[in-house]
Amino acid sequence: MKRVSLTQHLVEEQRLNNTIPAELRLLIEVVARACKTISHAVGKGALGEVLGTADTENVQGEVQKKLDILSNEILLEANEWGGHLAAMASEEMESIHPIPNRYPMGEYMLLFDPLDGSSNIDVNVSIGTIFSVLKAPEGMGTPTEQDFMQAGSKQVAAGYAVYGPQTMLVLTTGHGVNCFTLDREMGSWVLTQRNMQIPEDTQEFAINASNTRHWFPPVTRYVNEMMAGKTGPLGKDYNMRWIASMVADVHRILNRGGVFMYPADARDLDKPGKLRLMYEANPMSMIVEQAGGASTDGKQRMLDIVPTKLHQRVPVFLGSKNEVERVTKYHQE
Ligand code: AHM
Ligand code: MG
Repeated sequence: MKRVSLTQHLVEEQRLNNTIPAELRLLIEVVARACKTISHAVGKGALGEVLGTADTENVQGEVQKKLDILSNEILLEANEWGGHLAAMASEEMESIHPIPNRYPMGEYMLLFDPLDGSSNIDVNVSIGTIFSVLKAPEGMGTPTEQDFMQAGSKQVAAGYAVYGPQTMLVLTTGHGVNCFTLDREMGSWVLTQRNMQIPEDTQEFAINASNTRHWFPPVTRYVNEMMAGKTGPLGKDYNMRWIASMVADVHRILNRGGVFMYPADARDLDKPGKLRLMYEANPMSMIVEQAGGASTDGKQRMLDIVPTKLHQRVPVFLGSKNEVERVTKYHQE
């Protein structure tokens, strides 16, 4: 098999298909390099003294793990000086991070969840980095939070790295989804799956079922119907898979279909779900749509939502198209 590296793939996309501007290519390469560094730290585990909890909380009041903070720093440092960015925003930081004056300012804005799946960090279960790229608004001065308030459909690239038995990078620039595997000996990303496609139908679902008693009726109805199996209204048996790392759950769905749900529930009406629109839902929704799947907040297409807050939360329903459409329909009825 001829090996195609990430660099080669991006150069070819830029040169032959004109789908990736040079600056964006640089940006993606820098993010991918940072993910390599994070992968290395994750892989060391206790030997690198990176496991465990830090003495800090993030803006959402969640206790931070040492690796959350380290991954955030790796991404910030890697992306600050290249000249391709105007600002960054992270799930782990309260406000945006403009590029310091000593560096040139570029035309893109980068958002990330540096290490998703925090509860799995210390137990050697797959975790990942999720990122999203927006364009800075025309004529933007000093970047503000308002400049980030763009619908997910405006993303020019999105991706994630999953740190599992293999480290992989899944990437879209709006022209399909490709997957690269990290060759750990060579230190390079190698293209291993082109044009990933999510099957329209599935018999697999992912939801944190410990919240069943808090769900709203459309979710209860849908899950009950799936649990009823062959003799129920959906006429087939379903299997349940829940890793509690969104990256790993989405990666499974990209490879063999499925539906992933993190609904809003009755616990806290001011907090619609757990996942964040700009760092988790939007980038994953772009990837899923580019692979032929669907993603909604239960009522509308995820990528059409115009954010009002940087750390806004949303309910998430994504994956195999026909299943996402079904559960969305139940919400609309
Ligand atoms: P995190 O960004 O703090 O790691 O939270 C996001 C993660 C997702 O990866 C996962 O789907 C979800 O939290 C699981 O949460 P819970 O176990 O609380 O239901
Ligand atoms: Mg997260």
